[in-house]
Amino acid sequence: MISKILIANRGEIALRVLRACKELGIATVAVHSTADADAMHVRLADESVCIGPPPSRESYLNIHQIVAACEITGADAVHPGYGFLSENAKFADILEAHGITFIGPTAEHIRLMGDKITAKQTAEGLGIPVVPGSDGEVTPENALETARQIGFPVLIKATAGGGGRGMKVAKTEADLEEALNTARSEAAAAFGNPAVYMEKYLGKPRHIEIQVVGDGEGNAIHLGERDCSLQRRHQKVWEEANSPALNVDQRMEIGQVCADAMKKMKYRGAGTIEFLYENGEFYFIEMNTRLQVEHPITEAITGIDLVHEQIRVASGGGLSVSQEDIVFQGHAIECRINAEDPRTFVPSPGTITHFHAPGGLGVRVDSGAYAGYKIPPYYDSLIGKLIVHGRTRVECMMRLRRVLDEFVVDGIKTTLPLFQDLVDNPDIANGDYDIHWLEHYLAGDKTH
Ligand code: MV4
Repeated sequence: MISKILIANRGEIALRVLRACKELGIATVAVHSTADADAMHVRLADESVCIGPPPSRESYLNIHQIVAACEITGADAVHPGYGFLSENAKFADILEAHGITFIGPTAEHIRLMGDKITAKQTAEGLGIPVVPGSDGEVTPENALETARQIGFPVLIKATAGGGGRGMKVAKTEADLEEALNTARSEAAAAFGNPAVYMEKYLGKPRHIEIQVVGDGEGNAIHLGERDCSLQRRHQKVWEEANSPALNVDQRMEIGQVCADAMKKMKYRGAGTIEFLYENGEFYFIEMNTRLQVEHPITEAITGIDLVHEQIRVASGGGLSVSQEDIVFQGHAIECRINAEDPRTFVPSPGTITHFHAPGGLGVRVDSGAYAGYKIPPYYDSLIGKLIVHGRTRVECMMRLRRVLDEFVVDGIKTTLPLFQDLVDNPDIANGDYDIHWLEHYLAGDKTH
């Protein structure tokens, strides 16, 4: 059993994990950089340890400091949250070597999914539909033949990349050599690995992802999908569950494919299987082996606490629910509140002078912000998440409009005004958007 969890993260997700630990009667240890001494996650934890100076590399990414903090406090498990060390296989290995439980998948599964070529091969082998593409790595020798087989346009991706970093489109044969060379040298510079692979380029897909949880012993469930198509520069802005594009049969079919795959690989913990969805077809792109920022919308429509499940399976207690127990109720939308200019997205750190979070039925705010809190400039600009739930998508949107009017964050710029625009937009009201919609909208493209 786990009796004390060290939370190797900061901000709203550290708070989120803390809340689950408290409910389960598990003691908590916060870690923080010197810049976060006044943070809410530090105040609410049972104990806290300063692990270094502001730069993440020297604090939240510093494995030795975090292991030392476990030893000092007697923590028997670590929850990594998202980002930072959450998908670092070496970290999972080191914790295991110290007899500390990593609340997440095995290091082997993290590695498998971290390499995008092996991830895709694994997914395909498990019966998950994938984007048509190269069989493994593409090289200057096999690129042309591969691209002709796939058909142009093609997309070249770094196997060590992910999340959109290091991709190059080749529209025609004439573009191929340059796209390949650029992709390979950028991959080598950014990730220390020049290996790239090739896929059919999909022009107007949606980004739909399936939430899964496994117990590591061959049991696994899916918790439906999230539509994360509304994004800017690979940063998600607005997510919803269910996807406006799917019906219940499609949901249960792709969900079952994913759950069956997780059973076969004996996956442990929470995971997300990412797809592009176009013309009624799903195409696997990547799998994330962590809890995601947008997990609360899944919690809203299923009533299942994903962090509880993560902790249960990490301690060998198994899942608390089976697939038949899961009922999808209503619709949920998450808005990411960033400390950024809502037009330019330039970060806006500084002191929050007034803070009032909205409330009422179907409203959840996950945030470590408070009046007087000074947002440090060193970390990502997410200061909170607004999650709204309604019985239908229409009710959810009506509620969101009301709730956005109530939310007060003064002293800094935030992305709240963007959501006030989006909630009144006809395409958004109709659920009629793809992965490029938001960038066109922000560019003032009047066709949207
Ligand atoms: C693609 C694609 C089109 N075709 N793959 C970007 C993030 C990374 N996870 C995969 N990405 C894409 N892969 C094929 N074969 C378009 C994207 C893409 C994208 C995907 C999801 C969400 C937003 C996106 C924005 C631009 C491009």
